[in-house]
Amino acid sequence: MSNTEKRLSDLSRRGFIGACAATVAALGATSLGCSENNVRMAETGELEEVEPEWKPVVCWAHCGGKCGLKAYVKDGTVLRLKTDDTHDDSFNHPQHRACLRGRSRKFDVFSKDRVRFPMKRKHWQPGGGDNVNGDLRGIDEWERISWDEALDMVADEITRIKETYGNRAILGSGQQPTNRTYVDYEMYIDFPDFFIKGLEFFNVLNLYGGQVSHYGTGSAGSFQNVPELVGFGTANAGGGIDMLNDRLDARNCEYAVMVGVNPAWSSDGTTLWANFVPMRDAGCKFYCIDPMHTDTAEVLGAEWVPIRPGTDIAFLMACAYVMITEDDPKSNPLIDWDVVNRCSIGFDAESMPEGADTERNFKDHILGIYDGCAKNPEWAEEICGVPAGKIREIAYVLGMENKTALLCGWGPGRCNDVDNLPQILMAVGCVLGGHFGKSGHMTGSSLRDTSASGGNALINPGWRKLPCVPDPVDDCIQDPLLWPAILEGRYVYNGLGQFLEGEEREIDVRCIYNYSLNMLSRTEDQIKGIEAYRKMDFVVTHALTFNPNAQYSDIVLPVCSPWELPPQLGMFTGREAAFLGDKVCDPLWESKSVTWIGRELLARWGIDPDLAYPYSDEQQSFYQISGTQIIEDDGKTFSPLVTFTAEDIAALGVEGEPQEGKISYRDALKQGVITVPRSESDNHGHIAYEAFRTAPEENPLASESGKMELYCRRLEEQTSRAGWGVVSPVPEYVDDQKFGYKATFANYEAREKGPYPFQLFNPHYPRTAHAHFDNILELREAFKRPLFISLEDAESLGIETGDTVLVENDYGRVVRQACVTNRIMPGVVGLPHGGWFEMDEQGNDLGGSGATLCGSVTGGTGVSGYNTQICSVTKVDGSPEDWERPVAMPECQKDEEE
Ligand SMILES: Nc1nc2c(c(=O)[nH]1)N[C@H]1C(S)=C(S)[C@@H](COP(=O)(O)OP(=O)(O)OC[C@H]3O[C@@H](n4cnc5c(=O)[nH]c(N)nc54)[C@H](O)[C@@H]3O)O[C@H]1N2
Ligand SMILES: Nc1nc2c(c(=O)[nH]1)N[C@H]1C(S)=C(S)[C@@H](COP(=O)(O)OP(=O)(O)OC[C@H]3O[C@@H](n4cnc5c(=O)[nH]c(N)nc54)[C@H](O)[C@@H]3O)O[C@H]1N2
Ligand code: SF4
Ligand SMILES: [Mo]
Repeated sequence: MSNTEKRLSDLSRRGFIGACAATVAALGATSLGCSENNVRMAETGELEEVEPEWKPVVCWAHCGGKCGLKAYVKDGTVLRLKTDDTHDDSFNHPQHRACLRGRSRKFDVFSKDRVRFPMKRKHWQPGGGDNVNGDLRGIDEWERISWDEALDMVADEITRIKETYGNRAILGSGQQPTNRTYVDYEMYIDFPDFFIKGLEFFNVLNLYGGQVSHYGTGSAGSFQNVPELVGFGTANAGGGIDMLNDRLDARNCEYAVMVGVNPAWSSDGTTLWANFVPMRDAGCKFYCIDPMHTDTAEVLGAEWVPIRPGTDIAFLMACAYVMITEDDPKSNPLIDWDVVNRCSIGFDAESMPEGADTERNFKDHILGIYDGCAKNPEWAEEICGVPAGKIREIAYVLGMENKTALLCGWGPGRCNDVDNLPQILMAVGCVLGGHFGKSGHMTGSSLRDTSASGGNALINPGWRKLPCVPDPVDDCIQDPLLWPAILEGRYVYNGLGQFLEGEEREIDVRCIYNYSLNMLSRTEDQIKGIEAYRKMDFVVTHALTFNPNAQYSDIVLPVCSPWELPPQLGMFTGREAAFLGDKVCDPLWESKSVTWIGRELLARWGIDPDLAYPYSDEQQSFYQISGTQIIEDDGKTFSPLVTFTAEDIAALGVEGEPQEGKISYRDALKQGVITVPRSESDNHGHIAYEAFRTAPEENPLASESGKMELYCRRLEEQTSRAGWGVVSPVPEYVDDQKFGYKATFANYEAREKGPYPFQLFNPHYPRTAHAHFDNILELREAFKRPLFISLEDAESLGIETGDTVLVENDYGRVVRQACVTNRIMPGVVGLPHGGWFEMDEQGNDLGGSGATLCGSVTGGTGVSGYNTQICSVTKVDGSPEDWERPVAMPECQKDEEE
């Protein structure tokens, strides 16, 4: 029986036919979702009394999307969901339609495993030592406790740990602002993105003496720190790096060379539709350079160019080789010499920065003049698997006379030893090809909703006006090395993402406080993570659902979802749309807002709660919405978006001044989706780097020289100082045989495979936004999250689609069902990112979390190498697919259900 059918029979068994059944029949699988809450209300007949209404609600996933979601709400109960229908759909003014995850939101908000009340792990008691029974974390039973008991216990146990071991014994889950972010320190915690909800809780611990923090490049990989150093992109006011032209200009591109760009899976649907399809329709030819033949390639009619994970640097170096050796300014102009001369440094011996070894210039390095290794297409083919002829063809596409977009996702940057990737991308696309600063030409990171689209936001959400309390503890551990550091009690301090000179420090962490982020599934070496959790005196988690962080804790505090909070406006990094989500119902069961929890704890510690939360959730909502600004037609001026009358303000019970905006508060709350419609002739277009290209000296980039650095002194200097591994100042392909392609061989020269013959990577996948949504059985069923394996490899291992396979390496073992396909290149397997791990008694992860197989490995700029793992694959006895298994549930919640 499918989950949909199960749910139906479940519901009718309960005699719950009224409000939901009609919806079920009318809307089908994805629109189901009758909560336990609904059930109760239906049984008491309350649903009959109120007229339902459509309300916009947020989808607060950490996916980069920003989609319209409307809930048909009757007295706090969501009968069904629909998506953006506020205006007709067109490429210039697209509807922002929700994906299946968004349309499954009510399964999340009203899910069975939604944490309903504070809980304590049965065999844990405060006080440390024998009271802890840490080994039982993840397998112990749970008991329901009251909020007062829970808060007293959390406050007292943290006090005990602080007084006994100091604040350096408390690890906080939220990444704190770093002085390396483009976002202003104060603005960071106010970052109006849904997913960072709860992050501001770091203030609470900081007021009580501070916490150990952690820092990593988890998301952007080598694109986190390197672009700024080498002069790739300009800083934008919205808080990021600006590399690409506006999406309307992308339609002028004749070619798009896409290196690991898959908006079909890892952006919301609007992006592939409204940004890329018009490019296709205008005749753009696409190349998708990717280990997988993606759905993106399929939709765009792209040519799939299979490439081994982690080898893009070699591929791009060979493109540079072809351009350098075959360029002739008159008969075969491939290189934009004007750009090389005016906008870059380090191309040849004459343009090297002062004091640098002139033999290490880019051109001679590519040609292999001094190291004897020509980085030609034949050299690259051996490494990356792309035929030399295809490399040559793409190098020509990248030539200066074509209108070309060279786009790169972050997946290729989430590999070990790819610290030079942004630099070689910039070298080939911007400097040699000249694809930047003019219409139809662009080079840069392209992912989430900024895929093929750059420029500042046209709507700027306001701030919640929360303060930002600095952390008195300066300890900060690198994410990839976090769990070993905690287990071994020592680590190397490099500042908060600052590349300071490494300083050996002892550290004795006793407590983990999870208030934001998914510490266990986002950080590598999960098995060590579990060991670290089990070593703690105390682990406390704010949780919406009973996710792995909660499962391995001692106390779980239920937080409410944004559907249960005052209206809020959100926007990710894209430009044209923002969303105002209304409140659907009061906090469900006993869940509370983070503001409430923070205030309660501070009061218990004798600290004025106003220091962290000077305003109520309602007041924060008002500040955020009233502070939101939208661009005028002139493309320059911003004005308030929402009109608030004195009556609105009085009705909200908040403090504030009336203001004139574009839309009344009432209408905004009806509409939800706020957009800036676009047209080719509007004033909102954007050409990245236009000023720099015209006058580089007057408009310097963030690099040391202010230009694009093909030789980057700082890259070498900063990484030598930090000590994770020195990054070459000139692009270099590195494969030191610890992981990556060569490590799959026992003997590379003889091409004899070793014990882990496959390269393994983690594509971001439609089932989840990271680990968010992995508890939804309907999504598990719709998107199986298999292990993708090529036909060729599967045949040699006797594996067929649906067979259960064990994926293993030195760090852990994962169980999945195989999907045998000719859409992944041989020698490479794909394990989609986002699984909730689920350990069986043999230590196999039945949930298939990528973090189970990732090692504590880093290098260079501190990159997390999720996409350069190696593994073996073996067929094993069948196990049920994960949509057929129930999601984890604490006993005491099950009892409550009976
Ligand atoms: N192996 C591997 N690891 C990866 C990646 C990979 O490709 N492979 N990708 C990396 C990337 S790109 C990123 S950005 C990170 C993302 O890592 P995270 O940002 O840590 O991932 P999420 O799962 O989105 O974490 C959010 C958690 O908050 C919970 N949650 C949801 N809503 C609320 C709420 O309203 N309040 C509270 N308190 N909690 C809530 C969710 O259940 C979820 O567990 O992961 C990185 N880790
Ligand atoms: N459904 C869903 N969407 C998401 C997320 C999610 O968890 N789920 N997470 C969001 C977040 S926070 C982020 S940062 C973005 C991530 O966005 P990306 O980093 O762009 O997404 P990925 O899927 O990791 O990688 C994109 C493509 O790169 C390919 N690839 C992987 N490794 C390599 C490589 O070494 N070389 C080459 N050439 N290609 C490679 C993959 O096969 C995939 O097709 O996605 C966002 N969107
Ligand atoms: S999960 Fe992301 S893409 Fe899907 S509806 Fe929600 S915000 Fe949009
Ligand atoms: Mo990310």
